[in-house]
Amino acid sequence: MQEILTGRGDTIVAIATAQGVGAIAVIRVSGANAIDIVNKIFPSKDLHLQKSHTLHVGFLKENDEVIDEVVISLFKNPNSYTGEDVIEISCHASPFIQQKIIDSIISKGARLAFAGEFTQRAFLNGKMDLTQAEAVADIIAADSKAAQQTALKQLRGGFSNDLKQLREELINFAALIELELDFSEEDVEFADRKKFEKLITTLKSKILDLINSFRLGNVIKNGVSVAIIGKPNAGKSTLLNALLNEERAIVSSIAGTTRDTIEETLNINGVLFRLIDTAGIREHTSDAIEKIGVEKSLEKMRGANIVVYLFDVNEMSDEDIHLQKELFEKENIKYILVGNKIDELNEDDLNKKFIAQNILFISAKEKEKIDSLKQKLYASVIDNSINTENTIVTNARHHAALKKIEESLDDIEAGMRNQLTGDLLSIDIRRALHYLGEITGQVEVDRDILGTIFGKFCIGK
Ligand SMILES: Nc1nc2c(ncn2[C@@H]2O[C@H](COP(=O)(O)OP(=O)(O)OP(=O)(O)O)[C@@H](O)[C@H]2O)c(=O)[nH]1
Ligand SMILES: [Mg+2]
Repeated sequence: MQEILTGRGDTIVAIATAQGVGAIAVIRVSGANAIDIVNKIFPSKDLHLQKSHTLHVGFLKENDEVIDEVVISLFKNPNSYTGEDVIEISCHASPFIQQKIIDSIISKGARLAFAGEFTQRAFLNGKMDLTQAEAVADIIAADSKAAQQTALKQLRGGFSNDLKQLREELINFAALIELELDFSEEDVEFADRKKFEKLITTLKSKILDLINSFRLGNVIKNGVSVAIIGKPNAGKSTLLNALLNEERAIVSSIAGTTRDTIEETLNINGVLFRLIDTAGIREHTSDAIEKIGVEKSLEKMRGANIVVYLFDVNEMSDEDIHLQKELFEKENIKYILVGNKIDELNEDDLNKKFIAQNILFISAKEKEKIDSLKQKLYASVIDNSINTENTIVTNARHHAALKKIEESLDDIEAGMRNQLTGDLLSIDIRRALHYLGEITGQVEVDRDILGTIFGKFCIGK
């Protein structure tokens, strides 16, 4: 891994736009010598004399040879993304030109940036906290509206503000308790224990809310996995095609058509779902290849966020469905029951056959009630519509730290019950404060942690 905290004084350069065909590419330079360095290859103007936040058109030249006509955006410290002097060069997107510009900037004294180094500098220079820096990576990776919105909220500091407030309240209290220690001979209590108890209860409920939001957050970030399960010929592949509105999977009247699982993504109201079409499950099969497929289906079922159990209404009885439900409940599997092929059964028979089972009846082939299934899938993850007012934790590192905070708060509570002395209590309070600060980077964060966070970025960010 890169040695991330070294070379902070260097001026760094990287291509900030994606590789590939495009009209314009942007090359970013940041550091104390950014203006000096670019000045050497931009003879039209002295950039030192220009105001911050201005654009300059001109030719980049190396030894009188024109490299490209470019637009230079100038950001003087501290008002830039990294907090340092930053120059962004918009050039023509030929890989040859880009490389030539990078080479000549390096030859004038800059070095190539590590992955995530621009954002890392923004963090180190106090332009953003860690959760915001992480949000930058999430926004780049966001592939649905919900993922983009939660990341954007985090980038604007929503999550950090929540935590900052909690942290301040706890710091106040820690200060009072530690003050008591200085007066220990006099046996005074500055910190009102009743108030403190209340504070810890409030803190715990807020931390628990955040921890619980992670399930949703994870789903928003990575997509909800939905396994379509059922007997051979139930119409699973037909349903996948209907949901996607394209002929993705092979459909046939021969049972055992789908052998390998097929995975496709579907966006429902801005939330990403990963649909998995599986091989039909049947109890006895002698076909070796099909057997492997069935094993895989069971595996997918256990690993999925939700199972759509699809059955042919002609084939199954009310009793079958009841047994199926019991199995899901025993295995703690989240499921939706869907009866297929209603085009082959009249409504009266249907209602007589399946009584109070909360089944959604559809026809995959006729694309009937497919929208109802989509809504049901959506509602199964998001109880109310996504509330952007509430903070949603999407990051596994934050989740782990929140769990540590919860543990520390438990210890504080236990300590209070056992009438622990202030000095012992303050150890647990410090621990809770440490993990709170670790999330936003307000305390000394482990180098390895920083390396992991910024190492995940692409070069140029
Ligand atoms: N009448 C009717 N037939 C359907 C419906 N959905 C699927 N079928 C038919 O049922 C048969 C099986 O469909 P598939 O989608 O291949 O079923 P599957 O569950 O994927 O089957 P396997 O991959 O073999 O497990 C095909 O002949 C479909 O045309 C429906 O809603 N109504
Ligand atoms: Mg199939």
